[in-house]
Amino acid sequence: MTEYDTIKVERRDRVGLITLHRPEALNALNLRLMHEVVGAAEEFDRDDAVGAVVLTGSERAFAAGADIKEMQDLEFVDAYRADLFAEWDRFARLRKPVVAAVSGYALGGGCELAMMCDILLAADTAKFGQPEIKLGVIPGMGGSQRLTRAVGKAKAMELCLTGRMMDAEEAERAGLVSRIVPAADLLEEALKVAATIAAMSPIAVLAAKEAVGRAFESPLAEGLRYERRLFHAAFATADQKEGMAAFAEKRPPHFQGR
Ligand code: CO8
Repeated sequence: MTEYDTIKVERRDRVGLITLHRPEALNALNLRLMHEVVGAAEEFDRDDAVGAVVLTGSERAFAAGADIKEMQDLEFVDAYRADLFAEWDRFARLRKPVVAAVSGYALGGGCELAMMCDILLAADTAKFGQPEIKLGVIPGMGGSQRLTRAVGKAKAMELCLTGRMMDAEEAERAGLVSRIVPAADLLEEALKVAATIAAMSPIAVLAAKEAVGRAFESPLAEGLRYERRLFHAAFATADQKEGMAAFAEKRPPHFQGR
């Protein structure tokens, strides 16, 4: 198994678990961590034995943003030439579902990383924000776009322009998180959600993620056509026959990913 410095990686049956682990910096996302998270997540994505992934941090912080100390002396030319943080785009392109389990701070790049995941579960202690403005910069890993789509213009503007944090309740009301869970139960609940997904037809899961994701990229008519094509395609799979036969025969389905 690959050795990591900044994350911990485990398998729990059909669920891959990635834990951000830079306790000395509240899991600030340095380049090494980016590389490790993207690499580990892509490995799970390729592994047929894994059906879904959970990404979490510590109790105190999911991640307090990009690593400010690593970035502070950076010049435009270097950032532009290296296409700084573009590697995270590969995380956003993973095909299997990723559940973010957020406890404590999810700020800046931390909030942006949580928003790249497919389901966002928040502990009651979670705090979300895009405080880049206080550092003289702006969100750079999708925050101005994904936050705006998730919570609407008014709240996204306020958070990005003032750097104010919102707590878990506000984030749930605004539609950023799917559910709030007591902090002590967060990981267990996220693993349960991921295990539920991992027990479904892997093909249908890929298609469902792809179809919902499409809603963020295309106008309604195009998205509806896209969904219809994927829906029709599901009838070419053995899992569709099995899923519907199992319902009719009143037994649990046995999906094979074909
Ligand atoms: N980067 C580096 N180190 C950090 C970060 C960070 N983002 N956040 C915390 N740390 C470090 C602190 O420096 C401190 O280290 P040390 O003990 O050596 O002094 C340690 O973590 C603990 O932090 P605090 O002592 O500050 O803990 P507090 O409980 O007092 O405060 C806060 C917690 C409120 C979370 C505070 O740490 C904070 O404000 N952190 C910074 C939050 C922030 O501004 N995040 C946005 C960063 S910019 C960003 O994410 C841009 C992303 C996209 C850029 C794309 C560019 C192309």
